Amino acid sequence: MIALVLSLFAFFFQSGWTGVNERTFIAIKPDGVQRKLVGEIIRRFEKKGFKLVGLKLVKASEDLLKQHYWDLRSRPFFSGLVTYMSSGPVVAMVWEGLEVVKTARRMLGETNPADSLPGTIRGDFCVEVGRNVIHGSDSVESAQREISLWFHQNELLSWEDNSRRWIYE
Ligand code: IDP
Ligand code: MG
Repeated sequence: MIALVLSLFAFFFQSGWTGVNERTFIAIKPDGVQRKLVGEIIRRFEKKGFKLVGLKLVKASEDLLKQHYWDLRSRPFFSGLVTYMSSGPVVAMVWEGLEVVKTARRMLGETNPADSLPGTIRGDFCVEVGRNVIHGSDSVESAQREISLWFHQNELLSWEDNSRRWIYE
């Protein structure tokens, strides 16, 4: 019975976040903030046509970062990654739009900047995998988990985007 209620809840919760309402978690990492890339990165998502629904400057705790990168906990670079990510402010954002998870990953480029094409954020603005300036969720499920980790529900705004009918048919 509890499983049924939970799966129904998951179904309705998720159904609110599909189609043009799909959401992804994007974070400008401490190197991106130090290197003054905040405006440029936000500009790219805005000009693309995605909608900003959450934004804050955060000094992330090691505890939050360990949860965020839990899947990588056994990797040799894990502790260095947590130290790097907690070394300065991070710009945490939630962007919304059709296929935003997949599209944002393409806008970011590959994990290793050396494999990232020019025109992508990592392809244009960084060199090394351990300083790759930006995070983006890798699936709709990860996006949901990461958004609830970094944001309270009341920090996400629903607002009417006046350019919407010029972006969607
Ligand atoms: P992603 O950020 O493209 O999703 P993941 O494999 O999820 O890549 O790795 C998370 C982050 O961990 C990367 O963005 C990068 O900052 C860091 N990372 C991944 N691989 C390495 C590595 O080999 N050395 C150092 N840092 C790494
Ligand atoms: Mg990842």
